[in-house]
Amino acid sequence: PFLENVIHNETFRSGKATTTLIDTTPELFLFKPRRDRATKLLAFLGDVVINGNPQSKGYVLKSALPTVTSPSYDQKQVPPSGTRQLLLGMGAKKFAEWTAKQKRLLITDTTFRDGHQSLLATRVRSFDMLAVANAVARRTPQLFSMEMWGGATFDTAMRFLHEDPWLRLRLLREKIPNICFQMLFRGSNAVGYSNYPDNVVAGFIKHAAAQGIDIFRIFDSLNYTPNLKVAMEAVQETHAICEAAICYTGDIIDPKRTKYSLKYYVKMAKELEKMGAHFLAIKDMAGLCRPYAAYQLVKALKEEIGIPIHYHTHDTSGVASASIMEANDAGVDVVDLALASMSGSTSQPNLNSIVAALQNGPRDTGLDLDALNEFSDYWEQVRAAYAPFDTAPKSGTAEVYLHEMPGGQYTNLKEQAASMGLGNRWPEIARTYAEVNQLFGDIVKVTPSSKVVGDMTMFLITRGIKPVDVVNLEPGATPFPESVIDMLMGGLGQPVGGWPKQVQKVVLGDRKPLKGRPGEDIPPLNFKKAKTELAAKLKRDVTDDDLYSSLMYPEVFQEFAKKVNSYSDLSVLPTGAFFYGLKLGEEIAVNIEEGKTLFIRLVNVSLVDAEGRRTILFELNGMPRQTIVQDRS
Ligand code: BTN
Ligand code: 3PY
Ligand code: ZN
Repeated sequence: PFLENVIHNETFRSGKATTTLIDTTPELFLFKPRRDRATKLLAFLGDVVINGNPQSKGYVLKSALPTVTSPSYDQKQVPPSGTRQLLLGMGAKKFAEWTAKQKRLLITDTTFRDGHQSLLATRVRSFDMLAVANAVARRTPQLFSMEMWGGATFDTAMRFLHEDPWLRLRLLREKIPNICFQMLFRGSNAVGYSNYPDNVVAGFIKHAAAQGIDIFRIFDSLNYTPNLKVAMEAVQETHAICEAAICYTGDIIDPKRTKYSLKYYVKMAKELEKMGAHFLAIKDMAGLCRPYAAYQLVKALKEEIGIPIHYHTHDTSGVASASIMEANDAGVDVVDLALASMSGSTSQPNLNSIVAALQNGPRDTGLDLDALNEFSDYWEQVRAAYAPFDTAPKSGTAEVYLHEMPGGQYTNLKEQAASMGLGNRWPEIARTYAEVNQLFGDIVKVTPSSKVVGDMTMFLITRGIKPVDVVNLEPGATPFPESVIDMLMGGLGQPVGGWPKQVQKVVLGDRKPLKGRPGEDIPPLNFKKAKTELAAKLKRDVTDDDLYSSLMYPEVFQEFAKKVNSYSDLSVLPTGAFFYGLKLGEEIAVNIEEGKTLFIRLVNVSLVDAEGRRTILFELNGMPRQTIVQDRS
């Protein structure tokens, strides 16, 4: 590095360097010992071989992982133009008009985001998405969009997969330049769980649009529209589509459930249209919108608003395909579906089968079913590597209408209950979740409000308190979870009808709840200062990617940055190797950049030495390389 610093030095390069150059130019010595990428990757692999990946440790695969074959495509063909070219060519408003004029049912593929968020705890790695990306761009260019970013993926990419969400976005964008990319954005919570300053929310949107997001689906976890304003306005300043969501809960065809009525949703939709939405999303995050409700809702909305309608649901009940078909009959413009092998249960309904159902009819999607089926086969093979996270219910369940849990939360809460030794009390937990919802006044439940209901549920269960008895507790005397206190303080905004006064009093004690929009009171971030501080902490230059990642998840980002320092970009490793290491004699090919492939074979693992370490012998592109690992297993 010293030599490199010297030869890049201007004075040195100009030929005018004297021996004082070293004394007058201390930055020549500002170098860290650099380890090359192969060494770092071997260090990671060695550690997984010996100690396992903490993410999947203890999980024994029932059989060897299948060899994954990526779907074929014509390498000479450039991706045909698709919705992204339309959007870039005509702008958001005209693109919305184009959408509304389409006769065919337009399809969003959620496999890269909500599909795996809801089925596999958001664990699918960039590696597996990138391996099919070239084929997707060429063989299914008729897709309306791909939901591939946002929601929980931002957090989990860094936290569990040690990969950079921004890099995922850019690499996919490179390979799929033709289909609109869509993200899920939690309004004033951005891609996190708390309120961020307005300028952070707006800045995040602009950065994401510049990196390749074309459609922002923006929602608020209490349907509190003031929380959507900042994000919606920020999207207007980009090339992208502003899709605002009504979150669907309750049941519009149940005359006893009057709080979330058809009228309520139509009113909210009109408000969002007025606020500048290009598209309206019906965000049925728990899959509660029953078939005939879907028909009524879409029909009414089509009559009352002028913007296209994009329907999102989950198949937790097992009858969500019927809801899709009803929405289709009522004239919905776009629907969210997941590739067959990544569909069903808490995920979206089956994309392939809906395409087949509509073939040769008036709303034929124009998608190539053979290609979709090959993609599904691909994901079926890939899914095997995610077995430790594959815990969604095997079949549909009408229990969802009772607890109303979002698709992404169901498996999460179930896991949490199991880890607390309460796995066998799941039915009671689900019932309690429903009662806590009533205690809070029957609220919209979606990240982060759903998490608060979950936190309160587990709190009451472990203490043996019944939800109905909460109102009788002494005000301010019970140590409720922080998230519960914050929500009832108004930290997430205001639910329709307000918070139940008595519950609020018990939870808050003497504290005075906030009124209005929580973001109003948060001072704007000084970006320059934040960047300088982060650079000092990381001891390196900081990009906007780094800054936004750190703003969303400060601690998770620090840990992630450390991982990158020690191991480099881990997203290049095949998923089997990432989670389970290599078997003796096994060889993997690792593409670290275009045209640069590392062939890594595990040759030998030594016995433990006196210090508890093992020497791992690899073969790297035919040459022996070893790495030493502390055995913590
Ligand atoms: C939701 O809960 O609305 C949908 C999915 C969000 C899942 C994330 S994963 C970790 C965290 N815990 C939860 O209960 N929800 C979030
Ligand atoms: C998320 O916020 O991650 C969701 O998927 C909400 O449904
Ligand atoms: Zn969803």
